[in-house]
Amino acid sequence: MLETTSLDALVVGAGFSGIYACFTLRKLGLEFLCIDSAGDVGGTWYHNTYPGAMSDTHSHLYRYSWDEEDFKAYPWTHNYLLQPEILHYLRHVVKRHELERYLSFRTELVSAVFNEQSCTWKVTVNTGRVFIVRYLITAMGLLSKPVYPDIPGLCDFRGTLVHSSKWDKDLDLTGKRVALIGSGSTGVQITTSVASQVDSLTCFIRHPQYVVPTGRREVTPEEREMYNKNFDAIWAQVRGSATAFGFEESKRSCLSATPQEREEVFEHLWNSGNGFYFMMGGFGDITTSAEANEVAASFVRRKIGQIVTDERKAKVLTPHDYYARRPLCANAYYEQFNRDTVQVVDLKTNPITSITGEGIITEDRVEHRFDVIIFATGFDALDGNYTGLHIAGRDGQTIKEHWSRTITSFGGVALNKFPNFFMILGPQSPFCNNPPAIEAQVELIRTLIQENEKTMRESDKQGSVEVTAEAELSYAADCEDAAAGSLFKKTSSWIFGANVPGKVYATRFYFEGLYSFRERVRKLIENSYQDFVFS
Ligand code: NA7
Repeated sequence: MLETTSLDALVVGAGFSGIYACFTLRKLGLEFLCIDSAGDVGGTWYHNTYPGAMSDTHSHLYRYSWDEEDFKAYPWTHNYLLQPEILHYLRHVVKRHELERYLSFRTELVSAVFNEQSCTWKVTVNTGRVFIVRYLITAMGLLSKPVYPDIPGLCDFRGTLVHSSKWDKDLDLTGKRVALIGSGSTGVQITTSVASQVDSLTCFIRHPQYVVPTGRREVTPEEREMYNKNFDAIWAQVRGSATAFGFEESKRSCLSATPQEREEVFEHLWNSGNGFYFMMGGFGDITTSAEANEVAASFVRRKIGQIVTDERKAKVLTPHDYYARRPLCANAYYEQFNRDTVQVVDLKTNPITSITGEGIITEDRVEHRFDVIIFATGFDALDGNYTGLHIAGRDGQTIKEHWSRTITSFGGVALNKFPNFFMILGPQSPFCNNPPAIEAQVELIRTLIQENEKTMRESDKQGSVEVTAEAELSYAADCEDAAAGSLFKKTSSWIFGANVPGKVYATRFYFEGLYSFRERVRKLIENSYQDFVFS
């Protein structure tokens, strides 16, 4: 006999999103549980323990804004947080707010089916337990399902094979011959962290990216005092901006600036550090005008040429496509390639043909021998977290079916035919610093639940809240429109699903920014939730 538990709500995932959802549901007085397949809280920051893992948002903004007292008291030493510090912070929040008793670890959602008669979700988990809940909230992160490349001979390798997001904490790379496949955010962080420690590091690069410095440094006591003093103004600025990275996005046109002005601006941005700041802090047309984009791109190319002394390596590391993927930054990335022990292989001209017991063979028939192969090959992002699960809404329609032709959602939060079901950081969430986006989405979910509870009390009947098909399609069309004018759309990346063979090519983010997203939510509430049906 399966153990069945009835609750008001179930939260799936105990990372940044799930923790805030728990805090919010408790405030609403609901009975709920939060499950996570992991052994502890942290989500992304629980799983991604690879060397060098860090957030590229400044420390004072990579946290919650809803606990002012904690913001002012909780210590941080540098202007960026490393993975262990973020994990420590999340554990601290859970403890401080006594949320432990709502958490159930090593518990994985297997299926969720909506019952139209009772307006409840029947959720089955891997431990055999069944939950009957009125609200199902998924907080499964943007990037949880790893992508492994399909290379012949993968299983033959006799050394250690590891994906960055499934890092083995006992793996010591000291003195090892290491292969690194992938040069996205993860690949560049691993490079800067391990290059000085290994016997050799060989980076297999298919698409080199534009990587600017982070500008990581200690936070002075004066700065810290300034953050505390200006708490309200700092968060108001973040919520009023597009990227929520703590700077004012520039509206200045790069094309209207003189060559000398452009140079000065980019030099300042480079020296300040931060990928989003470099892309959007100096000029407003880098991601929309091909000509402006080329000015920024050629600046970074020149930097690569100046830093990397070996011309062959510099050539492999130099990107030539648009500077229009998620902007990257890392600590002294290009400098690592001046070490004799750090090599590059250009996969565009010399692809990998197979993996053997000893290492990697490339098309030129060279066998590169390794002790460890690291896959920093990314994720089946956003919808990828959902399509492998059996989540069925009204009429038995599954999420996989819902997204079989294209990707749509309302606010990255709600789907038509999926009543009382809410995602946090689902597809078409705002493209910005995640904690403030999570807060905006959880606050939207809170008001929808409150409104639904009110409607139920008034009618004295079980009820549900569901976004209309029109509202979902209209929001998704806005996402497409916003992306259409952007060079991001013309550049292949996981943001559009291009990194997974067979995945639907569609816009998976809301590029209008956090401010615009919050305005939509405000108007929705002001207009009595006209995009939702309470029935
Ligand atoms: P990304 O950004 O998706 O990067 C994955 C990297 O792996 C990228 O360089 C890919 O090259 C490369 N890749 C993927 N498959 C292969 C194969 N088969 N052969 C060679 N190279 C391959 O993932 P990250 O983990 O770095 O970052 C994800 C996000 O996490 C990041 O944007 C931040 O938001 C945090 P490609 O470019 O496809 O040629």
